[in-house]
Amino acid sequence: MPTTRRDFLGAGTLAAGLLGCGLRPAVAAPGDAPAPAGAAEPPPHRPVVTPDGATLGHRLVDGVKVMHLVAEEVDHEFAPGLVARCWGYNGRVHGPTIEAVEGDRLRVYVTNRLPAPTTVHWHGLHVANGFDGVSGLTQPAIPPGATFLYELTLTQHGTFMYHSHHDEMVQMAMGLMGMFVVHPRRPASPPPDRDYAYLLSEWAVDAGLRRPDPNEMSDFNVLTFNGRVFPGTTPMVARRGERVRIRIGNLSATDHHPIHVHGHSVEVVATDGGDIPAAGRWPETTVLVPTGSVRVLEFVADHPGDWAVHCHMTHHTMNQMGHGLPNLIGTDAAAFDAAVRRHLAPGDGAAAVEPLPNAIPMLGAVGPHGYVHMGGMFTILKVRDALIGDAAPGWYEAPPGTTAAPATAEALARDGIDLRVVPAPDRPPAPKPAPPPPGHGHHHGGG
Ligand SMILES: [Cu+2]
Repeated sequence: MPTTRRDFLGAGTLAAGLLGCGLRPAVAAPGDAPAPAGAAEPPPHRPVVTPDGATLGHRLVDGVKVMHLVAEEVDHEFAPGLVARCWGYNGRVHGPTIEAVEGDRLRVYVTNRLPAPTTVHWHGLHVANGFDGVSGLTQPAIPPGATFLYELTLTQHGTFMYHSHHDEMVQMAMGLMGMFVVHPRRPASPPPDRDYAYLLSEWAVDAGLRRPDPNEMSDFNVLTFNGRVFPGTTPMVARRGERVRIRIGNLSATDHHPIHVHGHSVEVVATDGGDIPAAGRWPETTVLVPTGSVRVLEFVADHPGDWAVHCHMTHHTMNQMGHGLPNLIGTDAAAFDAAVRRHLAPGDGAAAVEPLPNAIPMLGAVGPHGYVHMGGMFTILKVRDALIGDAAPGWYEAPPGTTAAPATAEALARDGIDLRVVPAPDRPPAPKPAPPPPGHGHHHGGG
C-alpha cells in the first residue's frame, strides 16, 4: 500500500483527472515538488506530521483552497502480514490529514466510489448547518458515483477530525475518517518543534479473513495509531530539548484510550473544543482520549532514549487476541503445549499446525534487548541529542551502567541484600480473626 507522500501525489493526479481541474498538492514536504508559483502563501506554521499517514494537497482558486476527497475501497496493511480490504479516502486508511490556516476558505469535493452512499462530517468545526454532513438531517447522502461539494470557512484554529456520518457504525468501522488541523492565523506562541497527529481507531479483523467486521460491538482485536499496529507503527523523533506536540483524535467505535507517554510529563493544551488556558492545565503522564474527542498534549523532550507511547489498556496493546480462553495462569505450559500438539497432530506427533493466512502474532517484535511484548496501540518516541534529518535513528544505546541487568554478587553484598530473606515490610499482614457476627452463638474465626 502507498505509505509515502510521493505515492499520494499519484493519487492526487488521479483525482485531478476525475475532477478535470488539475489538483496539485501545495502543502510541500521535504523533497516534494514545490507548489505552483504564486499559488501558496508562505505558511506561518510548521506542517503537522501524521506518522504512517499523509497530508491532503490543495490548489488555490481565487483565494479558496480547493481539495478533493475520494471515498473508496482500500487494501490496507495494519502491519506486515495483516492486510484488510477497508474503506478510506484517496487510497489511504485513514484519509489524509487536512491542514489549513484559520480564516481559510475551503471547497472540499467529495467523490463517492464506495458501493454505498456516504457523507463527510467535519467534527468540531463550526460550519454552515447544511455542510455538517449528517445524512438525512442536513443533506442527502452522496450516492455511489456522485461528487458533492462542501464549502467551509475556518473560523477556528485547533485540531479536529472528519468522518462519514452516514451508516456510521459500518462506515467508521471500515475506516472512513481522518484528522483536520487548522493552524492559528496569528499564533499566540511559537510553534512547537515537533507537531504530530494521530487518529485512534479500533477494528474487528478475524484471523484469516480480509474484511473488518462492522457488527462487532466490544471485542475489537486490531487497535490502531493512524491505522497501524505495532510493530508496524513508525516512531516519532525529537531532539533533546525540543517542544513536542502530539494531537490525538479518537474515533473508535466504543473505546476510550488512555495514552501513556513514558519518561516525560505532559500537559493537555487543547481539545477539539479549543485551547485550554495555561492556568487550566495540569501535569499528566497518561491522557484519556474519549471516543469522539481530541486531546492535544505538549511536553519538552528532555530525556534521551527510546520511550514507549501506548494505550494503557493492556488488551489494546495486543493484536488479534483470542478471547474466551480458559485461565492458564499457573498451568505447566510445556506439558500443556505437548498435550495440545498430540491433539492437533495425529500420527507421528510432529507439529502440523499451519500458520493462519493474513494474521499477525498477538504481540511483539524483536527489540534490542529481546522480544518486545507489545502490539496494537503502541509506538516509540525516539529522543536523541542529535538526529540526522527526521529519520528514525536505530535503537537507543544507553550509557554504561544505566540499563537494568542481573545484580552482581558485589552489589548484593554491598547493599546487604540476602536472597534467602523476604524483606519484612513486604509481607502481607497476618489476617486477624473475624469477630463473631452479632447474635451468633457459635465460634467462627480465622485460626
Ligand atoms: Cu486503548
